[in-house]
Amino acid sequence: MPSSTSTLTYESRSQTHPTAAGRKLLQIISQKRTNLCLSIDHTDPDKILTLVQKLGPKICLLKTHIDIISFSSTTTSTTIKSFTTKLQALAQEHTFMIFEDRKFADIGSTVQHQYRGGVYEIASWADITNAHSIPGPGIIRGLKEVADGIGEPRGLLLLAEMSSKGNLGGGEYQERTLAMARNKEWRGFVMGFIAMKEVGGGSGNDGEGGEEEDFIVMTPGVGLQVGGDGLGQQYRTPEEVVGRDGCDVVIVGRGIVGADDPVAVAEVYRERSWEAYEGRVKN
Ligand code: 5FU
Repeated sequence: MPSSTSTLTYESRSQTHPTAAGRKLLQIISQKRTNLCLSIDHTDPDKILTLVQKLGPKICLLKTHIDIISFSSTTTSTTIKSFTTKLQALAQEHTFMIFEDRKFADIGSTVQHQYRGGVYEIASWADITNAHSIPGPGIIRGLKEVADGIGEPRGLLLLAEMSSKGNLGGGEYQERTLAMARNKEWRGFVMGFIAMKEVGGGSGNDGEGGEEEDFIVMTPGVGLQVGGDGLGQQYRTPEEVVGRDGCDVVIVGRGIVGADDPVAVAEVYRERSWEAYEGRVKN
């Protein structure tokens, strides 16, 4: 039986992870003692910057949906570029990385334009992004070519399964996504998955490289209680996703952003997710 990555510490994985973005993220998680990713699903750029300034110390990763932000309703000087530059400065100040939850899903040639260009220029400011595996390996090859030209570590997560009720991921879809991720051509780029539980990993699953594989699993659909949002989202608790299901990074949006005291609530998520991790690696 292969050993499981979920029994290893973030610190030890930060030494050996095959992607530079993964090593950096695991180092941040280990040093800041936080496996919490804030999903800042707000539409007002100024509110986002104010909240991120407050919540930066609690998180290892900030997840954005750049295309839901209403830039037109702000002053003309608040352009997209100046906004993303401010986010990068906050990431530097508070030591977290930025993940644009873009969910690319087209052929390689098209996603290259979407990742590099357009109004958002995602590759220039987002350390991490994600993609659906449905188009086949060309989507990864296309994104990797753009990432290779940036000169900073860039990581990709593949969507193996979603948190929403009735999604078509998991099962055989997840197995085929994992097989795609294992191609050594993008060993330094595909850092992990969006999934609901641990995927791959451990000794014995060493692909063609001879080293142990290690995929970082980030999981959305996390609340302080089990439940849903009436639109298909399904919530599990930090203890369930980290302790029981072996996920590495806990993604929380409305649970924190919609709270009366986001900083206090973020600390509850951070503490519970970290304790679940400590319990997991002890066992
Ligand atoms: F890939 C996925 C997924 O499977 N489920 C998600 O909920 C991404 N998400 C994102 O995580 C979603 O787009 C939101 O940005 C966030 C969850 O927000 P919540 O407010 O914690 O439900």
